[in-house]
Amino acid sequence: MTDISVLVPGRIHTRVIERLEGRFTLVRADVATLDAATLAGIRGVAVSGSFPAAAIDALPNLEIIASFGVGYDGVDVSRAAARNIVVSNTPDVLNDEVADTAVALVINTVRRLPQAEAFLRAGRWGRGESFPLSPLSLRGRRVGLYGLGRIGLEIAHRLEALKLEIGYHTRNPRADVPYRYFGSLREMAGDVDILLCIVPKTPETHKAIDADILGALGPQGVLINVGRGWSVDEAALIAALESGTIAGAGLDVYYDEPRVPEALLGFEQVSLLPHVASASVPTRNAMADLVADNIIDWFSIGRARTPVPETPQPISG
Ligand code: A2R
Repeated sequence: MTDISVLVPGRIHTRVIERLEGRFTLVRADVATLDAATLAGIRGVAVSGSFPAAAIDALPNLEIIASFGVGYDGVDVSRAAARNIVVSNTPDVLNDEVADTAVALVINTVRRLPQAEAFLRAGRWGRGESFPLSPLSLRGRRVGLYGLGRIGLEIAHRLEALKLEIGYHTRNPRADVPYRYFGSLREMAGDVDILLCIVPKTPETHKAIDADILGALGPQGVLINVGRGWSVDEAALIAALESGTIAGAGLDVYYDEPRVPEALLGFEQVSLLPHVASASVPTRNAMADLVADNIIDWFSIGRARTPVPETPQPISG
């Protein structure tokens, strides 16, 4: 397959490169820098992040875009689908890691454990001070998951073990779970104490968690976001934290990463992570392998391993 050119624009996990190098001719450059003959030779793309319509349009013989990560909102999937180009993502292999992080973020936020550790490291415990009791507890709390897909279900299983009552809001109720279904996000926010967001970035989920939803969550309420920053109106969140409209928030994702609004850094009732939910060496290696395996399978057996639903396969030809 060394006669097949695969484009790798921008940065990607080194294991993707290691797995593809030697099997394919790798072109490590941005589309805009390549001549017409090179562009015409490219049949696959391995990308982490953005691959817009203009880049797809520049590649007349493209067959597959293998995207790193479960969310593939950076890839223009409708343009790819219109050209019969398969897009793949890396689902499932990160479910447990993201769910573990989500639970850690819930506990960190409610019990203020990062602040307690900072207190110890600053020598304050050693000097005889006591870390203040956390105003909130997980005991007796109700959680509402906004999204109950592959990752959401793993989060729910873990939260069940923490003895939390679980509800969820999705567009379609699931027949295979014992959790309470809410037909609207607003209704669920009004019923639970912890609202946990794990939906994809789509037009419908844009700033879905706004002032109205935060108001419904209420003064004992906590927002946790491990999906996409896109789903939260950050200005409304900051206002809700300032006014005590909600009690706290735990965030791994932000609207305009890596920019984190300055105001969020100042809240003691907020726990912040730098988008690390899947960021362990084993899990990122598994995600990198799946990117490579999608491309290898496509060009060896004619099927991608994990195509996204918008670009089912096999495609024509
Ligand atoms: O709505 P449904 O029945 O298709 O359920 C999906 C739900 N979901 C929504 N719920 C309410 N309103 C919406 N507009 C909406 N759009 C989608 O989100 C389903 O329960 C869940 C997505 O599940 P999966 O596709 O299995 O995604 P996974 O692997 O759990 O990852 C979730 C997201 C990724 O897209 C990344 O953005 C992030 O987590 O890392």
